[in-house]
Formats: sequence, structure tokens, C-alpha cells
Amino acid sequence: MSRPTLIKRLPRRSFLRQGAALGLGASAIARLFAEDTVTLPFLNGERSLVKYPQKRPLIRLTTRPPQLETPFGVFNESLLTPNDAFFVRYHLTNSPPRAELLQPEQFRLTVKGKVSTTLTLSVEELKTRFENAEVIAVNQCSGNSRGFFQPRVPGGQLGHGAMGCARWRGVRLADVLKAAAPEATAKQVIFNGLDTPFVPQTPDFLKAIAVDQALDPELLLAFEMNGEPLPWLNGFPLRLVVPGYYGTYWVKHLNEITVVDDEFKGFWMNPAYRIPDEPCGAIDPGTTPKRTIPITRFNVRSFITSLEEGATLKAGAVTPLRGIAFDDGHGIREVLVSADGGRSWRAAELGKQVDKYAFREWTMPFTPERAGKLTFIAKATNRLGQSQPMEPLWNPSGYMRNCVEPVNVLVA
Ligand SMILES: Nc1nc2c(c(=O)[nH]1)N[C@H]1C(S)=C(S)[C@@H](COP(=O)(O)O)O[C@H]1N2
Ligand SMILES: [Mo]
Repeated sequence: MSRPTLIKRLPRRSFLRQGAALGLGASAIARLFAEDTVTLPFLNGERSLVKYPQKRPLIRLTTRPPQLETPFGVFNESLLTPNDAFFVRYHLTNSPPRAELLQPEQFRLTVKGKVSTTLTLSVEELKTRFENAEVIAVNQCSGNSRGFFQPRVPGGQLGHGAMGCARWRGVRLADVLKAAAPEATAKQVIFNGLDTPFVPQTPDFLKAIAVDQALDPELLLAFEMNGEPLPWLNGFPLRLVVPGYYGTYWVKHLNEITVVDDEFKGFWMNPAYRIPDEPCGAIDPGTTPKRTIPITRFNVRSFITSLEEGATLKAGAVTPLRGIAFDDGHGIREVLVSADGGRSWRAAELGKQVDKYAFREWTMPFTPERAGKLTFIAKATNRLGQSQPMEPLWNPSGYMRNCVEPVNVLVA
């Protein structure tokens, strides 16, 4: 069974004392421990907490390109993930693009290809020419929680912090596409951002969706996140927002939209970001899929956010349990909570649905009766009746983990 979502903060002062005991000078110790560290609860889970522009210290997965994970405690503080705590995912070494390329004087979005009118628009022109629209939606990386997979799989060894929920404001992709007027033969729409590979052999990060999906009024070209311009590392000045779909489609620094009349076969659509063509995208651990398809929509997930692994609860005292649940937009119908590892369940109270694509808060007061060990599990079901498996489902890329995530506590 999977281990939980604990993030242990290592006590920095004891490191300093140990450093001094090793005979290191004060400045050497300062350099060694300038960064706080966290340990994600799997093998080789040690990570540094590092500060980037516009961000609070976040969990660093890689430096080039920057890949940063949200410390899990943030999800217990508010339903909307603050911009300065929102995770960051990049693929290409030259990321993020240099800030001057993104400034209003320079930045333009072009819409081209199989369209009757090629468009070239500044963000200001987008804002004023098209009706503005908003959605509160979860952005989650396909590889969120990958570090928990057994057997382990290659790719970023992430805890549960490669997700976040924000209020996205922009214009509808559909309106912009209609202004360009795709030709009758148009089949797919390709999205490209300003980040580039370090060597020409690396394929540029391009993502494609079907024209029909691109004309869905829910997809946004977003310029704001939680009432502010997008942070630099989250796609300033413009990104695609595809509610209910994995983050891989949410192209950042979006400057080029190309309508094509065939199926785009670029690296980041094939072979990357594909799942086994099987129910739930899962196959037997360690095996190879017969056929694969592009990853698309979120499955159902839920988390207990108010309890850390190894926490101590007081017997006889009410503990207010709290957490979040989400799916791909059908809406959460029910969250059940077990305190005995899944033998018995009680329904949690659901908070308001602020948006069908947003985190849904749940709460449940719980009073542990006697001293001992408890294993808490939350399990959500959506309006289609889709739920979370008790045991992890496996695929070779470590995508779409959505099993229940037990949290063990001690009652004293
Ligand atoms: N330009 C660009 N956009 C991108 C990516 C990228 O590498 N380059 N990565 C995608 C992936 S895989 C994810 S999960 C999301 C992450 O969004 P965030 O960095 O704002 O959290 O961005 C997507 N958009
Ligand atoms: Mo991702």
C-alpha cells in the first residue's frame, strides 16, 4: 500500500550544530544549508526548498528547466492555490523564455495554418476584442504522485504537489478561432509556446487537440490567474486552459496556434504523454502496453489535507478532518472517510462547489475513542459513479495515479 503525503521539514538548527561538529566554518555551513530541505515519503525523496521569482520556497525537482512542486500543506490553507505556491513544470532546457520576449511590446499571438484569416494579436488586443471569461479549475500534471508508483517508473519523482486550483481569466479559444475562420478541412489545432529546446535534436514542446474540442467554449486563452497577471513561471503573458484535462495541454507562453488538416504526430503527442489503451489506462505492473492513446481527462482524486502522516491525535477530543476532492468536471457526489484502513466508512460533508472543475472541499469531525493507531483514508465518487481504487493502478509512465492515499496517525 502507498505511503502518505507527509512532508517532513528537517530541523535546520540541528544541521548547523552537526556542521559545526564536523569542523565546517560558518560560511561553509551557511552555503550547505542555505536551502531548507523536505523529504517526500519515498526512496530518494530528499528535495530542496528553493525560492524563484514570484514564488515562495517550493520543492525543487529539477533546476534546468525549473520544475517545482507545491508543499502539500498549502492545500490545507485555501481552496485556491496561491500564485506564489503554484507548481511549475517545464520540459525544455531553455525555460522559462527570457522575460523580454514576453513583454507587451514584443509578445504577439499568431493564429495561422488552415484558416481564412491569419491573426496577429497582442494580449491587450485579445482582452479588448473578445469577451472575457473565467473558470476556476484544477491544473494537474499527468505525473502528479509518480514517486509513489511500485514498481517505480522513470520520470520526475513527484509527491502530490504537482497540482493546483486557480481562477483563470482570459478569452475563449473558440472565439479567437472563429475570428480566424478554420477551413472546412481543418482537423487539429497545434499549440506552441515561446520556450525552446537547448539543442536542435530535442523536439519543441507542441501539443495538439481536435478542432471540435478547440471550439468548446470552456477552453480559455488565459492571461490572469487568481486576479493577477500569470506568474512568469506559469506562462506569462498567455496560456491555454483546458478544464478537466491534464496539464500537458495547458501550453504556457502561448504564441502560436496552427490549424492543420491532418493528425499532428509530434514527439509530445506521440510517443510522449500516452497511456495504455485499456480501461483506466492501466496494465499489469512491469508489463508493456499493446496499444497506447494520448492522455486526456483527469480521473477522480481526493486527499486528506489536515492530517500529516504520523500525527498524534488526542483520545476523546474532536479532530476536524478536512480535505479536497476533484474530477474532470462531472462533479464530486460523495467523499467517504475511513479511520480503520477501509473497513468502515462515514460520509464527509461536502463544501460548496465553487466550480465543477475546482477542488471541492470536504470536512468531517472525528473523535478517536481510545489510544492506538488509526489509518485514515478518503475516497471520492463523482456524479458518473466513478471512484478511486483502493490499490494503485499502474502504467509505464506513472501517469494518472488516483488510488486512495492512506494517512497513519497515533491516538494518545
Ligand atoms: N510552454 C510550455 N507549456 C507547458 C509545458 C512546457 O513544458 N512548456 N508543460 C506542460 C505540462 S506537462 C504541465 S503539467 C503544465 C504545468 O503548468 P504550470 O507549470 O503552470 O504548473 O504546463 C504545461 N504547459
Ligand atoms: Mo505535466
